[in-house]
This record gives sequence, structure tokens and C-alpha cells, in this order.
Amino acid sequence: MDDHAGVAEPAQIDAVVVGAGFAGLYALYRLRAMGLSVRVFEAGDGVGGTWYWNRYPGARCDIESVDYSYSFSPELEQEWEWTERYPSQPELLRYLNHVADRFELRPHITLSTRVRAAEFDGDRWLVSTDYEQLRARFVIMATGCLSDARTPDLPGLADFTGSAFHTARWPEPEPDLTDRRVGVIGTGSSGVQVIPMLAERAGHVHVFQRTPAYSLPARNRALPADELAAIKSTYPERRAHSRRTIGGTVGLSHEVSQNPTLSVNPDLRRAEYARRWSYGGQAMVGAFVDLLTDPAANECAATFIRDRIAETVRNPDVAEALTPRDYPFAAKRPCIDTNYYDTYNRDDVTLVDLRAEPLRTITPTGIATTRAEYDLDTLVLATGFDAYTGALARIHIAGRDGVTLADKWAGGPRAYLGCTLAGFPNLFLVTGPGSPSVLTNMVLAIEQHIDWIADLLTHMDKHGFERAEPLVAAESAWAEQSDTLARRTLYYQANSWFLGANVPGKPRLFLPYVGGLGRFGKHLTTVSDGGYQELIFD
Ligand code: NA7
Repeated sequence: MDDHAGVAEPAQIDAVVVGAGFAGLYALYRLRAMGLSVRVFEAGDGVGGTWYWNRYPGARCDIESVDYSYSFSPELEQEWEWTERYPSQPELLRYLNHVADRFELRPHITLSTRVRAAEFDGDRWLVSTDYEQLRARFVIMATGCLSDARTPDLPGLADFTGSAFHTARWPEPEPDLTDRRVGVIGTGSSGVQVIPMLAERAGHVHVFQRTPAYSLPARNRALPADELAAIKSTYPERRAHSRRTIGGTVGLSHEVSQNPTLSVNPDLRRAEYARRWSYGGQAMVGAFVDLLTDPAANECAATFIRDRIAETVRNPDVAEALTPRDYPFAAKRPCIDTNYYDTYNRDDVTLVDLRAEPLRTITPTGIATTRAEYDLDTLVLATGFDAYTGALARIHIAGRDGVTLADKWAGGPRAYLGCTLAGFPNLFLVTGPGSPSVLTNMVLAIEQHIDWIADLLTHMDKHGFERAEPLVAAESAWAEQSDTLARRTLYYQANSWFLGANVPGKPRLFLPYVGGLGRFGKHLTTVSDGGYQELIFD
């Protein structure tokens, strides 16, 4: 591992990569394979990105292990033994550490170090970290879509005398919650995963819910050796197929039926929902082709889920409070759970509906709502992330003529194909705004993006180009095309982090590209096959 010794003159390097999660590790691997000198800087004390930080009990990916894994190395695919249908955080962290060792990536990674600034001087990028400066030809921001943990501005939080932590900053060693009175704020994916686990460990759990989630059963299970072996024997076909799909995986989880909802009679419709509900994971979302475009179709699926909540949660008032009614199903990312709704049947779990009794303040000893005071020893903030832009906003990024990324994005973030920025030559985002990213299998999306960037760099070398950036017109056209697609869906009808709606003051703009991994891949190929007409080279 590099040490932190400072140097007087900035070292010259081909590329700086920011972040050592799935994206940073693969970017490092690809660029090293091209013979480039690369330094990766990572704020965490270990590699793993999302899977390094999100260590809360129950943290698990909602895409199946065999798909949510690198495809670039057939040897790696064959040798890694996934143990469960959905990978847990510890298993993913082991996997990413294995990748760092297996491909000898660690000598190029500096941990426990933040990149503070990246400034373009007309020729190179001057990158400043906590400890040193480098001059780099390329900068790759592998900073993650959901890496900037967000603690809302809750009155009185600083005065709370118990322990308080965000799910994405879970303390180590694991806190002993036996007999503790635990409060959880937030019922998105993180809350839905952590709440059943806390219920098992704590004395009493109070869940402070503002917006009820639509949560789908994961149906997680052990992955038997013969099933894993059968999947491994078809990996090339599986990956090739996945890359053509919307969701970047195979199987019912991401298989979208071509039938419109109301064209199917109600009994068959319910049977299809039930089939997908039993299958588990995100399968419900693809039940009918119009689920995310037709409000009436969406209401049918939402009703099916509401009925499952009503039949699971024994107390009808609690069931009703847990039932989402004012936004479409899947317009926020559906949560995938294990025993979430069942957990509310426990005597030691209490739901506090913040819509009925708004949170007034955090007190030194708990939470006061307009109706009651709740005494707590521990406060868990499952309050989400400043998605896509949060991690980048923490870095002073100044492009051509000193224009900052913050200025460029004041009206809302846009990036050509989600990865290049007009005015910021040779700086690349991985799975940035305008790419399928979080709406698809992130690992394949990351590989797709980095492969495209690597091919672009090869093209530049071949033609003797020093720098590349997109045309302003191409960038604008892509942003418009991406937004037009999103506006044909129901995504704008929920206050989601997809839209930046969870961060006060953030422009309300749908951030991911909704067209899917396959269609996006075709766009990337069209641009590269066409000789990168939408980019300017010098
Ligand atoms: P999310 O999905 O953004 O959920 C955050 C939760 O925190 C959500 O229920 C919020 O309620 C709640 N929240 C945020 N601020 C407050 C305040 N001030 N008061 C009460 N409740 C609040 O984040 P997650 O970490 O669960 O999941 C993020 C993604 O990670 C997920 O979609 C997967 O892709 C993986 P709100 O809905 O704003 O009323």
C-alpha cells in the first residue's frame, strides 16, 4: 500500500481514479491492462465502496449474486463460490477484497485518503488529496451513485445523549443492542433491511416512518452447489443475454412481460402478480409492460401489494399506516425484504406514524412527536443518500476556464451518456446522471461504462489525441432524450432520490436513464463505431 508521504512537486501520472468500489477496482484493472500508470484514492480504510460502508445488520444486495458480480474474468466467475441467492454485505466485501488481491490491484490503491480537488490547468488535471498533489491526464470519478450518506437536519439531533449512527456509517465493533431501546428513522431499503434484524437484537424498536414503502419479499436462500455449478456452466450466454436486457440480469427478477395489465382478465392478472411475488426480488416490477407508464395498471399491482400487507400485519391500524397509497408502486425503488411486515406483529416493535404525529424534535433522551415522547438509547438513521451528485459535490472540480462542476450543474446534473462532461476534458464519471446505473445491474453497468471509456482512450492514443470532451449540443441532446423517456413513465410522481427529491434545494430531475442496459449499450456502441462524432478531440 502506498504511504502518505507528501511530495513537493506534483507527481505525473496517466490517470487518477477516485473510489475503490466495484467501479474503481474495475477502472484500475482496465487502465493498468492498457499499460497506464494509475493511482486510486479511497476515503475508506478498505476497498469495497458501498459494500465497505453499508455494514448495518441485514445489508444485502437486491440483485442475485451470480448476476451482481464482475463478468470481465471468466476465471473469477468460475472460482468464486456464492453462498446465497442474494449476496450479503460481508460476502460482497470478501469478494471485492479477493478481486483486489487476485488482480494485484492493491499496490496502486491509497486508502484512508480523500480527493479534495481536481482542477484542469488547460493541459492536465491537478488532483489534490489529503496528503499530496498529482498531475494526471485522466481522472475517473468512480465515486458511486449512493455513497454520500445523508443525515437530515433534525432539530435537537446534536443534543441526543445516546448513540446515533447512520446505516451507511455503522459502527465497529458491532454495538451490543441487547435490552436497548432503539429508534429507527427511515423506511427505505436500508430501514426495511435493518429493522427486522434490530428487532431480533434490541429490547424494543420504535420505527419512525414518514412515507410507507412498497416492500417485496426477497425469498433469499442458500445457493446449492449444483445450482451454482449449472449457472456457471452457462455464464457466457447468461452475461450476453443480461447485457441485452433492461435490468442487466436474467430470470423472472428482471423479465418484463409484454402484456398490458388491463388486457389480462383479473384472475390471470392476480395469478401473475402472485407468481412473481412468490419468485421474490424485483420480479413484480416486470409483471406487465405498462406497470410504470399507466397509472391504472400501476394501481392494480399496488393493490395486490397492499392486500399482502393487510393479510400479514395483524393490527389493522398498523397495517394501514404501513400501506403506501399516495405514490405509484416502483416509482421509488421497491424495497426487497426478509420478514419486514411480519416484524410489526412483534410486541417489541412499535410503528410511529410521523404523518399522524409529526416529529417535533430529537431530545437528549429520545424523540418527541406532536403526540408523545419516546425514550431511546440508540438512534439509527436509515435516511438515505444524496444520490449521484453528493459525492462529487464534496470535491472541488474545476474544468476549462475554472468553471466548477457545481456551477455547471446548478440547474441540474447532466452528462453526455452519463460519463463525459462538456468543459471537463478527460474527466469521466462512472454510471453518472443519464446512465442506466441504479435502474439496472450496477456491476454490468459499471463494466459497460468503463469499457467504453477504455476504448475511447485507445482511440485517442491511436489518433494522437491528447484530450476529449463531448460537444455541448450532444450533452444537451442526451439530457433531453433521457428526461423525455423518464417523463413518459410514472417516475416523476414520487418524491424519490432518483429525482433528488430527498435533498432540500436539489433540482428535481430524474437522474438515471430509464431505457435500460441493452438500449444504452447500443447508444454507446453507435457513438464509438461512428468514430465519436459527438466528442471534440485536441
Ligand atoms: P432512502 O430510500 O432514501 O430512504 C430514506 C428513508 O429515510 C425514507 O423512508 C425517508 O422518508 C426517511 N427520511 C429521510 N429524512 C427524514 C426525516 N427528516 N424525517 C423522517 N424520515 C426521513 O434510502 P435508503 O438508504 O433506504 O435506500 C437507498 C437506496 O440504497 C435504495 O433505494 C437501494 O437502491 C439501495 P421519506 O420517504 O423521505 O418520507
